[in-house]
Amino acid sequence: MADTISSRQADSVESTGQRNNGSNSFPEGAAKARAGGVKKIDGFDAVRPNIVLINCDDLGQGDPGCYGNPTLRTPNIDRLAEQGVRFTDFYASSPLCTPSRAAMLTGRHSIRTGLIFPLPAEGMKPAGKALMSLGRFFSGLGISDTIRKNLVDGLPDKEITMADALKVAGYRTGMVGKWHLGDYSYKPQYHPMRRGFDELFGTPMSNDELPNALYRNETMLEKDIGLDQARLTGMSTREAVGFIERNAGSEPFFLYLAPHAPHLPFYASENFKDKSAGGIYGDVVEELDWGVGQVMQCLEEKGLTENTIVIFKSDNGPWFEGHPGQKRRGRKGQSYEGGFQIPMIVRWPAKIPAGSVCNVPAMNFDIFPTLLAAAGLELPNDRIIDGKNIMGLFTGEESQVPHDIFYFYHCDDLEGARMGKWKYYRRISHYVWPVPVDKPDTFFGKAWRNEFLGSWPNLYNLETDPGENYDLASRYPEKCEEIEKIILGFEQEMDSNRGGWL
Ligand SMILES: [Ca+2]
Repeated sequence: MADTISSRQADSVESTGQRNNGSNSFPEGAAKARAGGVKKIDGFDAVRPNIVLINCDDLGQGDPGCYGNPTLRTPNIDRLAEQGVRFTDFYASSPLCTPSRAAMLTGRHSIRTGLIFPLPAEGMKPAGKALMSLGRFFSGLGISDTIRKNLVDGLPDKEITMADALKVAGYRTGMVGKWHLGDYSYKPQYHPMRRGFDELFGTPMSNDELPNALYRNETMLEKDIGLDQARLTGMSTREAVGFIERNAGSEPFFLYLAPHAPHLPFYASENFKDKSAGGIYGDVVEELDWGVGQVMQCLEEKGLTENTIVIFKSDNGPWFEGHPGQKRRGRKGQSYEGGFQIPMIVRWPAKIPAGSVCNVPAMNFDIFPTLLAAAGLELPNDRIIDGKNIMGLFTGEESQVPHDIFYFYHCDDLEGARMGKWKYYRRISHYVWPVPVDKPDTFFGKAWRNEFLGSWPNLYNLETDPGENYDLASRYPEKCEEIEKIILGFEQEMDSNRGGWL
């Protein structure tokens, strides 16, 4: 097929862009999903629900009011929780943007996709590239642990995304916002419309990775959004509402809304600037909340609220600002609870009782099999899907923990695991300097022999110590050994078939 996605050499278009005519230029996604075993479940006779998946960037679990935040006003997010189910113990599958998103969209550990670290902008300036190289150099010395190299430069074509799969059930699919699974302004093979989406409005990169182009479908509207970012939430909200309005009446549809907010740098529009009690970060979150309200209002006006699954979540814990949740230790980039725990609210009045709270832990790659089941689809059968169908947790009909053990990856380094109430770390990256000089496999770790900086492993009891403040490893060595053995077994499985191909 000819490459029709405009490259950076062809960007002279009017700012209104081009309206999609209703057909995806790249329809291979559904065929790929079918070849992978995705098909309609025999005898499925329910009306397929619309799906709106809102995946914020770096929003802390403790930021929305419904999670106990005393400072910020988030009435629209809180209303979602009042009308649906709020998870108190929901994990991202990575504390970093790119791998978390890769896992969520494919239902698989991100390491299977080869994406382990936030992708840099392809057009990054030489100074940025030099810094990246320097970071990797220091990482190699064990001085820094901030930068790892991805194994691929975008989500591989062989992966089946949620959007690819939902096409098999006749869904109309659209994406708005931040992709971060390949800089398609330089490498069009990673464009979301080649990963199952019929429509796109958004940017390939995070708002701090420039140049970051703005696209409508295959047309580049701007070479670089730059720091003119106070418009982003308003723009994405309008586009999300537009998608719902265009597709109301010809359901089902799947909208993946991935706001750039509240990732650094922070920009709020005039209506929200200096209005919150939480500084500029609070302004940004309150504007994000407004956007959620606009989307919900549109669904209501179109009479679509009853049979639409609305998921509101974040991709990882908060970074320099934001609230990691009650008593949680750590932030974005870390395997501590504060890095992985995210807000997760699901509203689906047709199935989910209003105002419910689920305390059962689950992980964001569970969303893939859950949504496929809701859409009456069988899972791919040619690959390992790590996620489990957690619809029973959504509806409250089940309370079983979907995984015997949860693994916590720092990039490609399996740092620890949670089993029941136990959180175990063989080692941990601190992500920001000063960094893991105490990692036993690094130059400094060996030199310092762990004498000054504590020792590994660490073991925390999340029931009695949810803040991971008191290491119990020396008191329960047998528990450490038990979990370490399971981790080693899992690592061996991963080494023998990382891609999980069957
Ligand atoms: Ca993020």
